[in-house]
Amino acid sequence: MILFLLFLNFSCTSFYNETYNKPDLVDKNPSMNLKKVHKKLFYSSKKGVAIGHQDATSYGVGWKYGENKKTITSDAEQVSGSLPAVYGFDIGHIELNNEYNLDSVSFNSMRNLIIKAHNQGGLITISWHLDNPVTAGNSWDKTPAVSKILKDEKYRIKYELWIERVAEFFKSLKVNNELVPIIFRPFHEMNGSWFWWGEGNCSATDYKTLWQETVKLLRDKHNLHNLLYVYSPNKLNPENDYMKYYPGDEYVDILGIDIYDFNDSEAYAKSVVNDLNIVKSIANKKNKLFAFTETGLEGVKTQNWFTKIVYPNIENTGASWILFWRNANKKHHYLPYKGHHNASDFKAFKEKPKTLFLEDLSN
Ligand code: BMA
Repeated sequence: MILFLLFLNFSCTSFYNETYNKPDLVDKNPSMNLKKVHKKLFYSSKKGVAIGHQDATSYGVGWKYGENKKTITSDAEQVSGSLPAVYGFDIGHIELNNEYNLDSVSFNSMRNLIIKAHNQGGLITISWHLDNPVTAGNSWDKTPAVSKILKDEKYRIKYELWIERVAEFFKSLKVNNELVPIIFRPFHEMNGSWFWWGEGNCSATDYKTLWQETVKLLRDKHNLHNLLYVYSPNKLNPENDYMKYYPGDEYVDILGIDIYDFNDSEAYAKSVVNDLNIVKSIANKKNKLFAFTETGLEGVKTQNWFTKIVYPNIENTGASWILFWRNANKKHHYLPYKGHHNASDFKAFKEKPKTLFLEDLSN
């Protein structure tokens, strides 16, 4: 009997399944706001999936924040009537001390929009398409650089300066003297071979070391206690091991996965089901949250893609959020905009019981 009770007790301690226990975060001294965000993600994932959009408020198809007196605040709101719950931003080129990120969003605008979204109850997730430190090429320049950062002093110094610039930006995201909590998702899609930190361009050991060093620099050297760290490989091919590049439980707060629909909704749906299942079961064992960290179908061509393809495959997963990629222009966009043939489908997606938008989060 005692054994049975003990077993019962153990099987119930997974905070992921049951009630919210004190989480074991990467940061042992997390800010109050960071704890709140983690808790919010836990409870909202019981109700549904928080809907996110990359650069939701920075620009959309035919408009840009701060320009031409445009009144549009986000394509998501234009077509659905509600702002997203999750706001994706990318700090690529902060490392160069540039005024604008790689997608021409000024860091000043980004700061304003992050603070605004946070004040409205939204969640902020940040990725980092940083340049290649060895060649000064972009993220897609595959010249090996990770081992250089780790072993060559010249590049180590450069990387530490880059992290200092990231830290300065994070420290500038302040509301009432408290830093805005950030869900940080660096070095994503490492199991693909397109980035310099990806498969074939660095070893798994070096990848993990770079991740761990990055956490230590931000948390211990720069004293940032407002960050949750997300590990997000790309879609798994059957032979892929989700854990191949995993930097360790002490360095990761949330498990993620990026999956795109390349005009084959059947293959996409299959991957979503398969991969989210894998991520969920690993997250469950580790008492960690998990999320669908990037997705989309460029141009959203397939009719009713949100309600017919995405929704049925995510509604009961327990994923904390899903992030649709950015709306750059009429060709490169991942949410409908006003007048788009899938605008009403996205509105119908918003009305579904398990999709959480900003208004649902603040409730
Ligand atoms: C990619 C594309 C690029 C963009 C990059 C970083 O997926 O959208 O155009 O520069 O993300 O946002």
